[in-house]
Amino acid sequence: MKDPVFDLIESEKQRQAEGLELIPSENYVSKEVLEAMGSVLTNKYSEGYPSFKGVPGESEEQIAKEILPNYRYYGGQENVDRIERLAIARACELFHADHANVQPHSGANANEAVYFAWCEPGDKILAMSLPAGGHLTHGAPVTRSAKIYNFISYGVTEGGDIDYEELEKKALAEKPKIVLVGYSAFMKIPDFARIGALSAKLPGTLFMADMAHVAGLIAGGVHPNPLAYGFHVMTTTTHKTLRGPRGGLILSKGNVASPLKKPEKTLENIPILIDRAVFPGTQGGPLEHVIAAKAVTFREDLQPEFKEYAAKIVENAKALAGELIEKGFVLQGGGTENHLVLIDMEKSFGIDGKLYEIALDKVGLTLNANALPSDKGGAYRPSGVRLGTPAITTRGLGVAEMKKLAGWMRTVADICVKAGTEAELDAYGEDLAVIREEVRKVALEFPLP
Ligand code: DSN
Repeated sequence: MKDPVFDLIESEKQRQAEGLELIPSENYVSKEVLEAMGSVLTNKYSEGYPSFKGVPGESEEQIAKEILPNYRYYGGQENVDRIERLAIARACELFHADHANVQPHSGANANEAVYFAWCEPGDKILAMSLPAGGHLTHGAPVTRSAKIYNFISYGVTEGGDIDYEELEKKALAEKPKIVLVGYSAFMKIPDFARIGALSAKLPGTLFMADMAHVAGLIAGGVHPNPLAYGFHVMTTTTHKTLRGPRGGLILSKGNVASPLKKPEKTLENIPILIDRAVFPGTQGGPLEHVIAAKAVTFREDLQPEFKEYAAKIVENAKALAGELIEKGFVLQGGGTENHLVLIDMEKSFGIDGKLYEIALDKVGLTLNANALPSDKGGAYRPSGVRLGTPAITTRGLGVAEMKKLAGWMRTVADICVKAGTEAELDAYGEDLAVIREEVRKVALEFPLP
C-alpha cells in the first residue's frame, strides 16, 4: 500500500497552489532549493566544521574544487565540506559579514547559540517584549532561555515604532550583556545607527539583530543591514523573505579561526565563540541537505532579480496596507515600511483575530491571528491578524491583485461580523464559497514556482 503521507503531500501541494499565502513568515522555494533539500546529503553525518581558509574572498570555482583539511569528527566529508564552504562564502557576500554559521536548524536555535556564546546564566539581555512584536525566543517566560538568562524588555510607542528612549534608558541603567533588536510583528525600519551608537557607552555589550523577517529585504537592498551600523551579530531564518529552506543562519563580524581552540571571550572573537556554541554547544550533526539548499538559496538571492523581488514585496505590502485602510481596516502603526501588516480586528470591526483567521481559511486566504501591543485576549484568541506579501510576490501578484485581496478581506470581515462565532460561519457557506472560487481563479493564474 502506498504510504498515505505521499497523498497528504499532494493535497498540501494543491492547497498551496489553489490558495494565497499571506502568512508573512512563509514563502515558496524554487525547484532547485527543493531538489537540494531532498538529496542524498541527508544520509551524511558531519559534526564539526569545514576549513574556513579563504572564506570569504575565495572564488566559487576554487571552493568547489579545493579539498582542505577540516574540523570534522567523521570521514567522507570531501563533498559536504565544499558545499558548506560555498554556503558560508555566499552568506558572507550577501550580508557583508566576516563569518557565517550555516548550521542552526532554526531561528530559535540560532538565537539560543548566540546567547550561549556570549552570556553566563543570569546575565541580562535587553530585547523587545513579545506583546510589542518581539519573538518568543527574545525572553518570553515560557522559553528555556528565559529560565537561564535575565531578560529585560522594551516596547513600542503608540505610533508603532521602537520606544528608543525606553531602550536607551534601560540599556544604560542595566548594562545588559546583549542588546537585541528583532521582532516578528513590527512594521517600521529600526534606527540601527541610533541603537548601535550605544556601544560607545557599553563596551562589553554584544549588539545583536534578529532579522528573521526582513533578511530577504536586507539581502535585496531595500532595508538597512544592522552589520553596517556597529552590530556584531545578525541571526535569521532562511525560509522567510530569503526564500530558502526551513533553517537558521548566524552572521557575524570579527576574527575567524579554528573552532578547536577555545578563544578568549572578546567581541572580536565572536565568530569562533558562536561556532563553538552551535556545535558542540547546542547542536549535534548539521543537516547538510538543508545547508546545500541554503547555499542554492544564497546564490539565488545574490542575483539582480532578487533585488527586484525584494522591492516588489515592499511595494505590494504598502499597496495592500493602503487598500485595507480604504476598506475600513485599522492597521497597527498606521501602515507598513516592510513586508508585514498587522490589523486590529477589534478596532476595525469588533471581532477577534482567530474568528477572522478561520473564516479566511475557508476562502483560501491564509494568515495568522496575532496579539497586538495592547492585547488582552492572549496569544490564541488575540484581537489582531498578521499578514504579509513575500509569498504572493514570489508568485507574481502585483498592486492590481492587492486591491482584489483587500476587497475579499472586507467581504469576509463583514460575514464574520454577521456570524459572530465560528459555528455560525456555516450559515454563510454559500457567500464564502463564491469568494473561494474567485481566490482559486486568481491563485491558478499565478502558479507555484
Ligand atoms: N514563527 C515565526 C513567525 O511566524 O514570525 C517566527 O519565528
